[in-house]
Amino acid sequence: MTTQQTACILCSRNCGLTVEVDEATGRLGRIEGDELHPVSKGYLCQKAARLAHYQEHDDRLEHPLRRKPDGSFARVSWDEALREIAARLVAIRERHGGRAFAFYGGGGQGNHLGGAYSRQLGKAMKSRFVYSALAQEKTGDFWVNGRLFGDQRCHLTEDVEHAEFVLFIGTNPFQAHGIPNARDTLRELSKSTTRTMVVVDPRKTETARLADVHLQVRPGTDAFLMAAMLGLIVREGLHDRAFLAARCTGFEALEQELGTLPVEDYVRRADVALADVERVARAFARARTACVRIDLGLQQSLHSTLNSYLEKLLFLVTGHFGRAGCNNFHTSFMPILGNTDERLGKHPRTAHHQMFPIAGLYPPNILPDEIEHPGEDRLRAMVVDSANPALTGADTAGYARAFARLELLVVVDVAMSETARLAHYVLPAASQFEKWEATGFNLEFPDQAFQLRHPLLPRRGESLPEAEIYTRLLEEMGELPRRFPVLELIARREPAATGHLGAIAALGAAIATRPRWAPYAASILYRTLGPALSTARARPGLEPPAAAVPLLALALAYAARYPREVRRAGHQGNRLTLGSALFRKILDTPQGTLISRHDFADAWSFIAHDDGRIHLDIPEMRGALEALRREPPPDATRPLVLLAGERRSYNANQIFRDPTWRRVDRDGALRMHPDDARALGLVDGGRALCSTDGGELTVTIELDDALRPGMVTLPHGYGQRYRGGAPHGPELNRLTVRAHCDPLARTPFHKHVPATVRALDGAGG
Ligand SMILES: Nc1nc2c(c(=O)[nH]1)N[C@H]1C(S)=C(S)[C@@H](COP(=O)(O)OP(=O)(O)OC[C@H]3O[C@@H](n4cnc5c(=O)[nH]c(N)nc54)[C@H](O)[C@@H]3O)O[C@H]1N2
Ligand SMILES: Nc1nc2c(c(=O)[nH]1)N[C@H]1C(S)=C(S)[C@@H](COP(=O)(O)OP(=O)(O)OC[C@H]3O[C@@H](n4cnc5c(=O)[nH]c(N)nc54)[C@H](O)[C@@H]3O)O[C@H]1N2
Ligand code: SF4
Ligand SMILES: [Mo]
Repeated sequence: MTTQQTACILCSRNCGLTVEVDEATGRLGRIEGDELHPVSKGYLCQKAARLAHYQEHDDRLEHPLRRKPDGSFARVSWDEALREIAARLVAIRERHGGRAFAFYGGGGQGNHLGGAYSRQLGKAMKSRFVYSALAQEKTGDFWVNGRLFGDQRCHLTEDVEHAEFVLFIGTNPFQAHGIPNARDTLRELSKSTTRTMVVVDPRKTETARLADVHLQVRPGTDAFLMAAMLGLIVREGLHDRAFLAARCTGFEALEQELGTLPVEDYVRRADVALADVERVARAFARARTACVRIDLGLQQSLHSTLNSYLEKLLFLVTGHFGRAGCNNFHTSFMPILGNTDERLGKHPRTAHHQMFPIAGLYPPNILPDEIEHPGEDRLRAMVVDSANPALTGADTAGYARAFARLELLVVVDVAMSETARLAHYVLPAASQFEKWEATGFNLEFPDQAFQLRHPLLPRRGESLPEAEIYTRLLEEMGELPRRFPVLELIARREPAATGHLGAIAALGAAIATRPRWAPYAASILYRTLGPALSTARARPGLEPPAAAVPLLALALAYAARYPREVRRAGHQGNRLTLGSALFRKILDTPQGTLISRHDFADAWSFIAHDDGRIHLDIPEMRGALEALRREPPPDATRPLVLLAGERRSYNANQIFRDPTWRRVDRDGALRMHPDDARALGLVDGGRALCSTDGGELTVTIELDDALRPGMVTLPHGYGQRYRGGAPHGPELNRLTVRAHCDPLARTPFHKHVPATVRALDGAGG
C-alpha cells in the first residue's frame, strides 16, 4: 500500500484527496481529504469515499469496440479502429464540409486536460460545432456576462466565506456543493450571529434548514421575486448611487422600469410573505458586504436567462461587487469557455434552429433536430467524449432516434455508457486515476490554485489517455506526421535550465513555416516535448507526464498576463522564466499549488468593455423584464410541477454506473408532499406512474414534507443500464421535452416540468 495525492472527480469542487493504493491488486483503498490541498484543505463529502466504484466495475472499457450490424460489439485493434474512423471522418468532411460534424463534451466534472487534445479534432474537421453539458445550464449566464462585462469569459464567483449577507437562490450547496467546502462554510455562516443567510427555494432543503430566512417560493417565479426585490431597493433608494455612477453605465434606462414594478403583485405571484421580502431586500442592500450564489434552480427553470440577469442586478445595483465578501471575477488557468458574441456574425449558426454558440458552445436541446434536419446541411458525424447525452440530454427517446441516424458516432469514455451503446465505435479512455489529469473549474479569487493530478494506477486493458487517442486520430487523418525529428531532437537536448523555452521557440518556428500545424500545437508538443518531460514525483510503471505538456503553454500565458500576481503566490522568475517556473511547480506538486494572488481592486481590470464599465442595460433583458408584467399565469392542465433532476446525497451525474455505490435511495424515489400523496391515494414506498408531455415513468414514492405542496422531485444521475441490464432508477429525461427551454440560450426548464402522478394498482393507501 502507498498513499498518493489526487482529487475527487464527482463535482466541480474537485476536493483534494489522499488515497491508499494497493499496488498488488491495483485497487483504491482508504480515501481521505488532503489537508495539503490549497483550496479544499482536507474537506470532502460522503460521496468521495465511494470513488473505487468509478475505477472498478463491470462496465469499464478495456478495448476499442466496433458495432456490428446486429447491434452487438466486436473488439478491434486501436490501429483498425482509428484508421477506419479517420477514413470515414475525412470522407464526410470532403463530401459535406465541416458543418456535417459536431463534437460533444470534452470533460465532465474533473477531466479537462483531454480537452486540449480533443479540441483539435474540430479544427481538423473544419467544424465549430461543440455541444456541451454546460450549454444546458450555464450559457444564459455566460451570455449575460458577455453583455454586462464585454466578454463571455468574464465569469463570476462569490465570496460566500467572508460575506456578511449571503443570498442563495435556486441552489442546495449542502448536497450539490459548488462553493468551497460547502458544509463547513454553510455551518459557519449559520452559526454566526453577525452574518445573515437567506435561501430562496421551493423545498426546505438541507441548506434552507441552516438559513436565517427561507423564502419557500412557488417554483418558476424567481424572476418575479427578484424583480420585486429590485423594485423595492430602487423605490426605497437603497441602490448604491456612487457605485453605479463610477462603475456602470445604463442604470438610467433601467431605473424607470425598476422603480415602477408592481412589487406587491410580483411577491404574491411568488407566493411568499411581502414582509419577508422587504426585510431581505433591505438587509441585503444595506449589508456592508453581500453576495448572491445561484445554480440550477434559476438556470434550469422558467426565465432562465432573465434570471441570470436579475440575480446579477441584485448585487450590481447595490454595489456588492469587486470587494471581499461580494461577487467577483476570477482568473482562468485552463480556460474552458470561449467568447462568441452572436452580434458580430462571426460564428456559424446551426442549420435547423439557426442557433448561435454562447461561450463557444451549442445547446444540447437543439442537437437531435440538427441531426434530423431534412436538408443537406445536417449533422452526420459526431464524437462524444466524457458525456452521456443519451441519458442526460432532454428527450431520451429523441436522442436515441437522432443518434441512430448519424453516419458515424464515436464515443470516447471510460465506461460502456448508454451513449456508447448507440455508437459505431467505442474508444476506451484511461480513467482519471490512471493518467495525468486536471480540472478547469478553477473558480477562486483573489487566490487562484491549480492541481495537476498524477496517475495512481496502471492503465486498464488497452485504454489510452485522450492525448494519445486524439493525436493518433489526427495522424491517421493525415493532419500530422508521426515524427518531428528536429523538434524531438531539440526537446531531448535542451538543458533543464532553459525550462523548455527552446522547445517552445522551436515549435513556434516550425508553425511559422507550416501554418497548417498551428491548430495542433498540443499534439505536436505532446509528441516532441512530451517524452522529455519528467518529474521526480512521477512513479515508475505508470503513465509518464507527456500529456501534461499543454500546461506549459498555459503557464507561460498566465505568467505573462499576471506576472505580479504569480510572483505574489511565491513563484520566482523574470519575464522569460516565470512561466516555466510556474509550470515546473505545477508538475512537481501533486497536491496542487497556489498559482496567483490578486487584490480585490483588480476586479476592474477584468472588464472587457472599452470604457472599463459594467453595461447594465441589455435591451433583450429589459424587454424580458417588461414582459413579466404581461405574463399569464402558468397553464394548470397538469397539476404538479416536477423538478426533474434534484441533487441528493447519492447521485453524481453519470460518473458511477454500478448501482451498489448508493448507500440509500437506490430507486431514486419521487419525492412528494404528504398532502399531495394523500389526495392522490399514494403512500410512502408505493409505486406510481409519473406522466409528462415527454413520456411516463414508473416511480417509487417517498413522502417529504420539506417540499412545497404541488411540486414533486426526481433525482438526476440515474437510469444507467449497468452490465446492459434494465435501467437502475429513473431515466429522467424520458420525461423532459426539448422545446421546453429558454428562448435565448435554449437551456432546458428541467426544474419546471408539468406532470401528473397516479397510483399504480395496489399502491394506493
Ligand atoms: N450530490 C450531487 N451533487 C452534485 C451533482 C450531482 O449529480 N449530485 N451534480 C453537479 C452539477 S453538474 C451541478 S450543475 C450542480 C447543481 O447544483 P444545484 O443547482 O445546487 O442542485 P439542484 O438540486 O439541481 O437544484 C438546486 C435547488 O433548486 C431548487 N429549485 C427548484 N426549482 C426552483 C425554483 O423555481 N426556484 C428556486 N429558487 N429554486 C428552485 C431545488 O429545490 C434545489 O434545492 O450540482 C453538482 N453537484
Ligand atoms: N433532467 C435533467 N437532466 C440533466 C440535469 C438535470 O438536473 N435534470 N443536469 C444536467 C447537468 S447540470 C449536467 S452537468 C449534465 C451532466 O451530463 P453529462 O455531461 O452527460 O454527464 P457526466 O456525468 O458529466 O458524464 C460523464 C461521462 O464521462 C465518462 N468519463 C469519466 N471519466 C472520464 C475520462 O477520464 N475520460 C472520458 N473520455 N470519459 C470519462 C463517464 O463514464 C460518463 O459516461 O446532465 C444534465 N442533465
Ligand atoms: S463530491 Fe464534490 S464536494 Fe464531495 S468530495 Fe467530491 S469534489 Fe468534494
Ligand atoms: Mo451541471
